[in-house]
Amino acid sequence: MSKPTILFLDGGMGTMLQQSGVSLGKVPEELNIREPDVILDIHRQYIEAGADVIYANTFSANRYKLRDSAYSVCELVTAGIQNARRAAAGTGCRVALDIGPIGQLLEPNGNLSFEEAYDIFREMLLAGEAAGADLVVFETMTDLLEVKAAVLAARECTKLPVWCTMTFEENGRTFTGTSIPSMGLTLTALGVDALGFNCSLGPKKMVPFVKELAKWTPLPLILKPNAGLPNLNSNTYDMDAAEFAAEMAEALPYGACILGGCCGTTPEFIRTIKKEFGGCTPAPRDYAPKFALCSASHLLEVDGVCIVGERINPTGKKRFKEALQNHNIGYILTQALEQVEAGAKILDVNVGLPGIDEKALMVEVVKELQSVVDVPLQIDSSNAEVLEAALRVYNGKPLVNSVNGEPAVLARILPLVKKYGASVIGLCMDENGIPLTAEERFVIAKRIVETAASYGIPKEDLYIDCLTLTASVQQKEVMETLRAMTMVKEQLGVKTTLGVSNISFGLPNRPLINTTFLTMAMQHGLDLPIINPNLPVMTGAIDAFNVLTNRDVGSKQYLEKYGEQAASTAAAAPVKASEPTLDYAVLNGLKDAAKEQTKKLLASMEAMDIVNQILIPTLDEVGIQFETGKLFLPQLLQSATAAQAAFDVIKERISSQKTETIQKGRIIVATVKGDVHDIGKNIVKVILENYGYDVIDLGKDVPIETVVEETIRRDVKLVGLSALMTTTVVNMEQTIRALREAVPDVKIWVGGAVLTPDYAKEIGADFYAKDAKQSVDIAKQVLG
Ligand code: THG
Repeated sequence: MSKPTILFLDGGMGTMLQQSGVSLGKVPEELNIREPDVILDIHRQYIEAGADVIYANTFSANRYKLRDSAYSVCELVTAGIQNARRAAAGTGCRVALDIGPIGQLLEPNGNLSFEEAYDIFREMLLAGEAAGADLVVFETMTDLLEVKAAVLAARECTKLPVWCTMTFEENGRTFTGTSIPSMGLTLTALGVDALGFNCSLGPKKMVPFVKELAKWTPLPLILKPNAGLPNLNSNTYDMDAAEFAAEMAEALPYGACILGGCCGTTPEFIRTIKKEFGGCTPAPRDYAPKFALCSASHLLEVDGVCIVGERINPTGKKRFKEALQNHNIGYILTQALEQVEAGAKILDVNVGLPGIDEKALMVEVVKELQSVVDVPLQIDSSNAEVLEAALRVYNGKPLVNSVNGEPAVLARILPLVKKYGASVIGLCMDENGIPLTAEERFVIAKRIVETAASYGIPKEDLYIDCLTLTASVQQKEVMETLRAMTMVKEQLGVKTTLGVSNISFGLPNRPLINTTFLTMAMQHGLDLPIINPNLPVMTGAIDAFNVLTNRDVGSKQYLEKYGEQAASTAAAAPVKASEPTLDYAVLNGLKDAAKEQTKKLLASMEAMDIVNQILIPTLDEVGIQFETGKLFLPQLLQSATAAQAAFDVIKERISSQKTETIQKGRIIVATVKGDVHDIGKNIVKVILENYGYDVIDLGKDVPIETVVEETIRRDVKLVGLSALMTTTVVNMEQTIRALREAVPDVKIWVGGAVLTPDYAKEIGADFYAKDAKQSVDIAKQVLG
C-alpha cells in the first residue's frame, strides 16, 4: 500500500455562493434544487483546485431549519449529494454529506431532547447515504452532546465513515464550554474516524488547538479554518491564500493532515495549500493513550489517587432513600456539590431502590447532575438497560460501575461500554462469588482484561476492583484484597478501585478502620478509592499519602490546604451539610433550593430587596464569571433557571400585593438578537407590570426587525433592551440604531450584566438601568 498523504478538502461554500450573486434566501440548501448549476460550478472549481473530498451543500438541511421550507429534508439532501456526485464524477474526489448544528440547543441548555436530536440527524443521514455520500462530516459543532447524538445516529443507522470538526473560540472552548481534551477523549472513544476544527478563527490561532487535540486522540486531524478574522467594516476576510497556507504550515508538525478552508476561503486557497503540501506525508505522532474520564467541560486524568464520592447511593441512607422516593432531585444535587467541594474527582451515581423506575430516574439524575457539576460520573447499576439509557445521554466519557468475571455479564455489559465509549470497573468475582485468595481474584481480573480487549476496549479503560470484604466477618481475607491489587496493577497494567468503607461494617469507630485500610490500600496501588469525601480524616489520609510518597511535590497542595489552619482545628469534624443559601443556590443552579430559600426569606425581607440585594448581584456575579471564562453557557443558563424559580415565588408575592390598576403606558421589553439569557428582562417585565405599565414582552433572541416593527405597530414610546453577553452587545447597538432611524422619538433604555452607564451612552441608549427598580424610575420619567 502506498504511504498516506495529506488530504485536501474544499473551501467556503457560503463565501462562493455570496460571490456568485444568487440570492441565498433563508435556507441556502434550497439552491440545490433551484440553482443546481451554481452549486455544481462551485464544486467543480474546488475539485479543479485539488480537493480530494468535497462537502455537499447540505449543512443546514435539517427538519428544524427547513420547517418553513417548501422542500423536505430528503429532497434537499438528495439533491445536494447528487450535485456533488455529478461534479465529482470521474475525478476520484469523494463526496461528504455535510451536517451542521441543528440550530436549537439541546437540554439542559435548550428544549431539544437527546433522542429528538438523534432523530433529526438520522433523517439527514439516511437520505445522504441513500443518495450516495461516501462519508459524513459533522462540522461547526459547539455542543459535545449534540455531536454524540449525531455520531450515534451515524453509527447505528449508516455505514458511512464519520468525520467531525468542532468550532472553538480563542479561549479554547466552544460556545457551550466544551474543552478540546473532552472533545478528543469522548469522540475518539465513540469511534469517529477523523477529528478536528473548522470555522471561527484563522489557521494560526488554531495551531495550539491542534497540538492539544493530538494529545487526546490518535485519529487523523482535520483543519478547516476561516481566512483569518472577519473585518467588521467590510464584512469580508482579510487574509489571502499565501498567508493562509503559511499559517496552515504551522499546524502540520502536530498532525493536521486533512486540510481545507471555511468562511472566506476560495478555490485559490485550496490550490495554494495543495501546491504547498500536496504529496506530503502526515507528521508522525507520539500519541499515548491515557487513563482519563470527562464531562464536556472538564477532563480528569487518573494519574494519582482520585476520590470517587460514594454518597449518591441509597445504601444505608434513610434520607437519600426518602429523597429518591419523593423525587427530590434538589437533595441529590446538593449531595453532589458537597462532595465535589470536599474533593471528589468522580461521583458514583446509584439510584436503585425497590419500587422505583431506576432507568427513568438514572437518566434524569445524570442529566441534572451534569448541569450543576462538571466532574465525570460513575454510573452505578447492575441493570444493563439502566446503564445503556444513562450512557446514551451522558455528556463526555463516563465510568461504568460495573462488570464482573461472569461470562454472561461480560457479554451483556462490555458491548455497551465499547459502543458508548465509556471506561468500566471490573469486579474480581464471578458466578461463584468472590474467591478467597489473591491468586484466584487475579485470574478473574485477567479474564476481564482479556475479554475487554476482544471487544476492542483497551486497558486504559479498565479499573479493576479486587473487592473489599468486611473485616469483622472475613478478617483473614483483608490482606488478600490488597495483595491481589498489587498483582493486578503490576501485571495487567490497569488502574484499580475499591469501595473502601465496606471494610468496617460491624465494627465500632468505623472511620478509624476506614482510614487505616485506605492508607494501606493506597500503598498497594489503589487509584480510585470510593469513599465519603465529607470525612476530613479520609481525604486527609490521601493528602498525607501524597506528601509521604513524594507525589505532592514540595507538599504544595498539603500546605495550601492545611498551612493556615491552627494545628488544633485541622482534624475538624465532618463538613457540615448546611442548607444552601439563595445566592449559593443561584450560583450553583439549584432550582428547588432557590425556591425554598426565597420562600423563607420573604418572611423577613421585602420582595424587591431580595431581587435587588441577592438575585441581581448574584446573577451579575454569574455573568462576570461567564465573561471571564470561569464558567460556561450551561452553568449560566442553569443559574438563570434557578433565579427564575426564585423570581416566580417573588412574582406571586408581588402580584398578591398589587394595588395600582390604572394603565400607565405601553412598554416593549426584549432580549436582543443572539442572546438567550432573559432572566433580567423577565424580572423587569414583572416589576413594570406591577407598577401598572402595559408591557409587551418580545421574548429572547429577538431579531432587530421585530423590535422595530413591533415598536411602530403598537405605537410604543419606550423600549427596554437587555443583553448579557459582550458578544451580543453588538446586536444591542444595531437594534438601537435601527430603532432610532425608524422611530426617531422613541426612548430606549438598556440593562444587563456587562453594561455600564458609559457603555450604554456609547451605543446610543437614552438610559441605563442597573436593576429592575431603576427601570421603573425610567418608565416613570418617560411615561409618568
Ligand atoms: N465497589 C464498587 N462499587 C461500589 C462498592 C464497591 N459501590 C457501592 C459501595 N461499594 C460503595 N459505596 C458505598 C456507599 C455507602 C456506604 C458504603 C459504600 C455506606 N453507607 C453507610 C451505611 O451503610 O452504614 C451510610 C453512611 C452514611 O449515611 O453516611 O457506608 O465496593 N465498584
